[in-house]
This record gives sequence, C-alpha cells and structure tokens, in this order.
Amino acid sequence: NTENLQYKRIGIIGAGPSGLAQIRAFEALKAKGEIIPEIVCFEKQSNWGGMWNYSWRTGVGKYGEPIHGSMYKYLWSNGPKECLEFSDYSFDDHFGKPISSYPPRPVLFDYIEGRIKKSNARKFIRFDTTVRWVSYDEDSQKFTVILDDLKINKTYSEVFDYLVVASGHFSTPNMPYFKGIEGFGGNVMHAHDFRGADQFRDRDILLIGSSYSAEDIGLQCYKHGSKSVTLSYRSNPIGHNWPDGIKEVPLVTHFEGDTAYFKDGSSEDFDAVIMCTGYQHKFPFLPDELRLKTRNNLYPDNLYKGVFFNALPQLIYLGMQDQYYTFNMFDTQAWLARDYMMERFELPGEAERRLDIDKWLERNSTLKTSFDNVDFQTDYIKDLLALSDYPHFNLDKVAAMLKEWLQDKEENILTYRDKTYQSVVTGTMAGEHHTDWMNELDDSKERYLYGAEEEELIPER
Ligand code: FAD
Ligand code: NA7
Repeated sequence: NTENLQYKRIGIIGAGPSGLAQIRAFEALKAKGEIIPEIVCFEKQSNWGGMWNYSWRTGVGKYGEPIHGSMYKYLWSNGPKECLEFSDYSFDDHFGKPISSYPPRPVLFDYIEGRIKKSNARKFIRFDTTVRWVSYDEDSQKFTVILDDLKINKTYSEVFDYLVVASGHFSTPNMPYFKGIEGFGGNVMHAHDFRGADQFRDRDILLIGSSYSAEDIGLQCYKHGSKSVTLSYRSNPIGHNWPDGIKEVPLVTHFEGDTAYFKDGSSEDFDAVIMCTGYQHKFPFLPDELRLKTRNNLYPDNLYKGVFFNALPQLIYLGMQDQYYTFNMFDTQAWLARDYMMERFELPGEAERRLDIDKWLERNSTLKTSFDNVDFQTDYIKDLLALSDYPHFNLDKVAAMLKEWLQDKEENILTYRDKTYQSVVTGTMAGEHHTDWMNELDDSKERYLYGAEEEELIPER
C-alpha cells in the first residue's frame, strides 16, 4: 500500500498558516525517511503567510484578483503568542531569546516563515496561481482543479486524489445595508479594507459590529488619534471598561446625511463608517455539492473532526472554525488529515461520522460564555491530538491562559497587551516589551527586536 502512496497526488489550496501546516506535516514524515505522496500547493498571492502576508492594496491585486488580506499596519497579536505556539517549533527556537507575549504582525510572520523555511516547502508551492474551479469525478474518484497562472495569464488543469481547502474565511466581507447609508458623505468601508488608523486621525468614526475587528480597529483608531470612536452593536456590547473617547451604542437604525440614528433614539454625526461586521465563508471555486456552507462558528456542520467533508472525506477543510486557537489548531488538523491521506488513520462510515459531528454540534449549541467557548475548542483539539503524533502540549494550561487573556481585556483593554505569559512548549517566560503597547507607534520587526535604546543597531530599511 505504501508503495502506491507515492503515486497519489494531493492538492492544497492556499499557503497561509493552514496550508503551510499541511505541507509541514508531510515534511515531518519525509524527514523520517517515509515515502509521501506528491504535493502541490496553489497560492494566489506572490508569497506565503496568508493573512499575515500584509498587503497595502485593497480591492483587487495587480492581476485583478480580489485582495485576500484583511490585516492592517500596527496590528499586534490580539491574543498571547503562547496560545498559538507551534509545538514542534517554539518561539525560542526561532528568536533565540524571550520575546513579549503580543508581538506585532511582522514578527509573527517571521515566526511562521521561520518554521517552513527549514523545509523544502517552497518548491511545493505555485505562487500567483488562483484555483478557479474544482470538480469531482465519481468513477475515477479524482478531483480536477482548474487553475489560472496569473503571471502568464494561462488557464490549465490538474488532477488530484485528495484536495485540501485552506483558503481562509476572513477575507470576503459581510457587508450589511443600513437605510440611508448611500447618502453618507464620508468614507464607508469594511474592516477588510482597513489598512491603518492614520487616515482617521482627528475624525469621529463609527464602527458597526461588536467582535474582534470592532474592538481592535476601534482601539487602533483611539491610539493613533481619532477624535472619537463609537461602536454600534447588534446583539451585545463588548462591554469593556472603555477609556474616554470610545463608547458603545446600540445598533444603527438608519442614516440621514452624515448623521447616524441608533436604536436607543440617540443620533450623532460621523466622518467615517467602518463595518466590522464579519466575513463570509466564500469558496467561489467549489460547486454546490462540495462547498462548505456555514457562518462563522466553532463547529461548522458537515465536517467530521472539523476537517473531513462528510459527504466526501477526500475533500479536507482546514481552519474553517472560529478561532480561539490558531496555528497550533491548524497543525493538529493538518497532522490528522495527513495520517488519513497516508492511509494510517481510518475513517468510520458516514453514518458514524454524522453521529460524531452531531455530538459536537449539540454541545456547541449549549455554549453560553467565552469561557465555555474556550473549553469547547480546547476539547476539540484534545480530541484531534489523541489521534495523531503531533507533539503534545499542555492544553489545559493554554485554556487557562486564554481565560486569563479574556479577563485581562476586561480589566483594562489598553494594557492587556503588556501582560506576559509562559510558554507551554519550552517553559520560557515571555519578556516584557521595551515600550507599553499604548505608547508604541512603530510595529516594525527591527524596532520590536532591537529595542528603543539600541536604535543604531536597527538595519537600515
Ligand atoms: P489565511 O491566512 O486566510 O490564508 C489563506 C490563503 O489562501 C491566502 O494566502 C490566500 O491568498 C489563499 N487563497 C484563497 N483563495 C485562493 C484561491 N482561490 N486560489 C489560491 N489561493 C487562494 N490570528 C491569530 O492567531 N492572532 C491574531 O492576532 C489574529 N489577528 C487577525 C486579524 C485579522 C484582521 C484577521 C482577518 C485575522 C486574524 N487572525 C489572527 C486569524 C487569522 O486568520 C489566522 O491567524 C490565520 O491567518 C488563518 O490561516 P489560514 O491559512 O486558515 O487562512
Ligand atoms: P466576527 O467575530 O465574525 O464578528 C462579526 C461581528 O459583526 C459580530 O459582532 C456581529 O454581531 C456583527 N454583525 C454581523 N452582521 C451584522 C449586521 N448585519 N449588523 C450589525 N452587526 C453585524 O468577525 P470579526 O471581523 O470581528 O473577527 C474576525 C476575525 O478577524 C477574528 O478572528 C480576529 O482575529 C480578526 P452579532 O454579535 O452576531 O450580533
């Protein structure tokens, strides 16, 4: 059987943290001298890293493809790095010294890249290549993938035994309509197109939504000098102890000119509106019968172990859940998916898989608090870890850190990023950043690593 494996072909869509985890999982086996199938990863951007590969662009890219990135300048990790650490490649391995718990985007990008650069992964990836369409043939039991090589404007197709969808789900905006917004005079945009708070300095801005994007973009704007930040919630306010200058109000009912009216009868004028209203799971390259259809939640339906498409498990989805855990969760998923594709992890029949999915869905429907959510995702990852040889890590400790993080935010949203945590992989205690987050206006890797007082050591940029 193992002999046949080398003739199998695996297609991976996307070279973000999830797609790279899949490649790494196979590379880990190969390093042990095992024969692995042929792997091809398609990435529509010119580099890897997914969301962490920052783009200044909005709208479409140089080849006319929708821009994937939703990240912005001055983005710092919104959770402790100790909660996402790869258990086979620690922060110590990469940086060689303790760093703080909430690094900025370029530092996390460097870390993601550091692990994958240690392997031959790059040669498996075709950059500037968009997956245009996928079909599955029942007779041959193979996927045909239609691709656009963007650089030379050429369409071609390839055939695969397994297909891994790792295309992310925080890229296509969910953009609601509010009556009268077409008459608003200022900028109306979605968080997906937010590239930095600079343009909102001295402005009164309205953010619609009450989750991570609203919280962090609101904070960024406050930190970088917006005159006022108003967050408008649909279901529940975020409820932090906000500083003067940030406030929460109920949902907008309508706009009249530059004035927004809210459910509580209040109204206010704004210079700009940012919709922090979440994202759609969008797979324009998948036909109806292969497409995952879900909203953002902790256990998308129809995925066995949160990974295998139940109607056709050769179709694998990575990273499709809402995320408390990120990189290490993608790893545990990718390791299990690998073992299935290597024919070492046998799936039960479809009906049995359905029962398992239902069990998780049922529990998901009972979750009430953020702590419940953390426990749920922790148990999900424990379930996966037990099924593969991904290096174990102390999940109970990570769960405790996630709860502490939630409390830190509640206590003081302006200082939570100054807290430090202990690695469960190495036991290292994070270092303190040389500058408080609120006073740190430079998010470059050089400044972060070399420090304020050693400016002369910073390589020229
Ligand atoms: P992505 O990173 O989205 O990568 C998907 C890749 O697929 C992209 O490279 C894309 O170009 C490619 N792709 C998509 N469609 C196609 C196609 N048709 N053909 C070819 N390639 C395709 N997580 C944290 O842990 N900490 C944070 O602080 C944090 N902050 C975030 C802030 C923002 C604003 C956002 C949007 C997300 C944040 N996240 C954060 C979550 C982040 O999404 C994950 O960390 C991680 O990037 C998800 O990895 P992924 O590989 O599943 O998806
Ligand atoms: P989320 O976490 O999916 O949250 C979406 C938010 O948008 C949530 O508060 C929703 O309110 C709100 N929403 C959605 N539709 C509407 C409408 N029609 N009107 C008003 N409010 C609406 O997305 P985020 O962008 O915050 O976070 C995604 C990732 O980006 C995350 O992983 C971060 O790391 C960064 P609800 O509470 O459902 O009423």
